[in-house]
Amino acid sequence: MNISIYIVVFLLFLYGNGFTQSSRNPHPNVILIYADDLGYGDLSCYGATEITTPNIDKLASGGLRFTNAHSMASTCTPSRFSILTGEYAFRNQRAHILPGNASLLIPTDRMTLGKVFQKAGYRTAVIGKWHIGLGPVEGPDWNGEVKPGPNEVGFDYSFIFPATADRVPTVYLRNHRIVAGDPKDPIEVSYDHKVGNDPTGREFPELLKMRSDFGHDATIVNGIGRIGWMSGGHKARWTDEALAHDFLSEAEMFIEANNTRPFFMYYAINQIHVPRIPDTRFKGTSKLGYRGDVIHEMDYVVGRLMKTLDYLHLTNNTIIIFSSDNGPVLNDGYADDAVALSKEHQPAGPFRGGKYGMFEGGTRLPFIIRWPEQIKPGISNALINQTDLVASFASFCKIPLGTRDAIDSENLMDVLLGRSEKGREVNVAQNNGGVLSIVQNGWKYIEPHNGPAVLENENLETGYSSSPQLYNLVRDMGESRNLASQYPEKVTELEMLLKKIKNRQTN
Ligand code: NG6
Ligand code: CA
Repeated sequence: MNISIYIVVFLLFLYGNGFTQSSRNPHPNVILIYADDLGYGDLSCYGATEITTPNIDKLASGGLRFTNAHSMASTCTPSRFSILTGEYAFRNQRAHILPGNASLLIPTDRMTLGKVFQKAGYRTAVIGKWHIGLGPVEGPDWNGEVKPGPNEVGFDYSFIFPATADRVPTVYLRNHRIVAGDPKDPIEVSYDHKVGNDPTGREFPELLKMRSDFGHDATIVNGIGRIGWMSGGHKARWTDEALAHDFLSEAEMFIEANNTRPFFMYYAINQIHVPRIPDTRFKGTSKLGYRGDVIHEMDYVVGRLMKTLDYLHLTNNTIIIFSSDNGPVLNDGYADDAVALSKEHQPAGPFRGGKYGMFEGGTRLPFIIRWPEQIKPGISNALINQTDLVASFASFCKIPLGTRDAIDSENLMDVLLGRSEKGREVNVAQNNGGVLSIVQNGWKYIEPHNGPAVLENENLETGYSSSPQLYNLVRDMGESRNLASQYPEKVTELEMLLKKIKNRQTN
C-alpha cells in the first residue's frame, strides 16, 4: 500500500469515529429534554425508592444535579412560555393552560431560546408537546398551513402535537402541516360544543379503555375521552401507546441528520402527563401502576437518546439538560389508580404541594445538565430558574440580547457549567392563574389569594390563603410554618420587591 492509501484509511477512521463533528464543530450540541408533570421525587437519583430510573440516574451521575431549580409555573403553558422567551409568564395575559385550538402565544418578533441558537449558526428543532398555541388570533387552520407556530419562533424543524395528550386535536404536525391530514376528511375542533359524529365519553362510557371524569369526556380517540371535541382527520389521529416512540424516532432522525453541524433540540417528551398510556412493553413494569410504568418508559427513551449520541460519537460534545415543566399530580382526571398505588411514593420528594399549587412541589423540579467535555459531575444547590436558559445560552454563544429581550432571564452559564454556585438572588414563581410567590435569601413569600386550599379531585394543596404567607425554606423546606405574623417587615420587604419586578419594563 502506498502512503496515500494509508491517509485515506486514516481519514475514514476519523470520520467513522465522529472526529469530524468535534473538529468541524466548535460548538457543543444542546438537547433540552423537557418532561411533563414529573415531580422532584419521581426519579431515583432524586431519592425515589419505589421506582428506578437507571438511565436518567446515569445522566445525573455523569453531570450536575440541581437541588434548587425551578420552572416558572406550576402548570405547563406558562412554564413553556417562560423557558422559551426568558420572560416571566405573568407578563403575558394569555399564558394559562391553553385549549388545543388557541393561537400562538409568543409574538413572532420576540427573542427566544431557539432564535439564540439560530443566530449562533445552530440547526434547531422542537419535537414533542408544544402547548403554547398555534396560528393567528382567529386560531389555526387545521386543514391548511398551520402558522405561525414553532417554525416562526426559532425552530427550523418541528414535529409536535398542539397542546396536551388529553386535548384535541390528537394529531401530529410536521412543520406547518398535519401529518396524514386528508382533504376528504377535514378536521374541525371545538372547545364549546360537540362537532361531528364521533362518540363522546359522556354518551358512551362503555367505549372507553380508561375511565375519565368530567372534563375528559368529550370526543373519544383511541378509546380515550379527551378535553374538547373534534371531527375528521381519522387517519391523522395518533395512537397513545406509540406517542413516546414516535417522538423518540423523530428526535433520533434529527440528531442523525445533523450530526456534522451544531444542533439544538428542544425535546418536549409527552411523559408523564395524563392520559398515562404506556407502550405494551412497559405495562406492569412498576409497582405504581401506569404512572410508574410511564416513568419507566420515559427513562428508556432518555437511555435510547443517550445511546444514539454514543453511537454517533456525539456524547462528549453534547450538552443534555433534563427537567420538567411543573410538579407532580396523581389524579389528573383518568382512572389509572395512581393515587391508590402511590402510597409509599413521594412524587414531590420532601416538598409540599405539586402541580397547580404555590408550594415548592409545584415548581422545584429535577434539573440535570451533562456535558462530559466540560462539566465536572456533582450536585449544585444554586437557585436557578428555567427562564435563565435564554440569557445563559445567549452569553455562551456570544449573541447579544436587546434590553427588552428575555427580561427576566439571568446569565447563569457559570452555574450551569458547575464553575460557580452563585445562582439567582431572587426567584419568582406562579401558578396557572398568575398568583405569585417570591424567594430571596431562603425566605419565601406567597401572595394572598382567595381560593380553595385543596383541589378536591386532585387532592392537591394549592397553597392559597387569604392572608400573606412567609416561609423560611432554609429551616423549613416543607413550608409547614407560616411566619408572616412573626416577621411583618419581611413580608412588606418581599411584597415591595415583587411589585418592583412586576413593573419591570417589557416589550
Ligand atoms: C387541566 C386538566 C388536566 C390537565 C391540565 C393541563 C381538567 C379537569 N383537567 O385543566 O387533566 O390536562 O389541564 O396540564 O380538565 S398541563 O401540564 O398541560 O398544565
Ligand atoms: Ca405539565
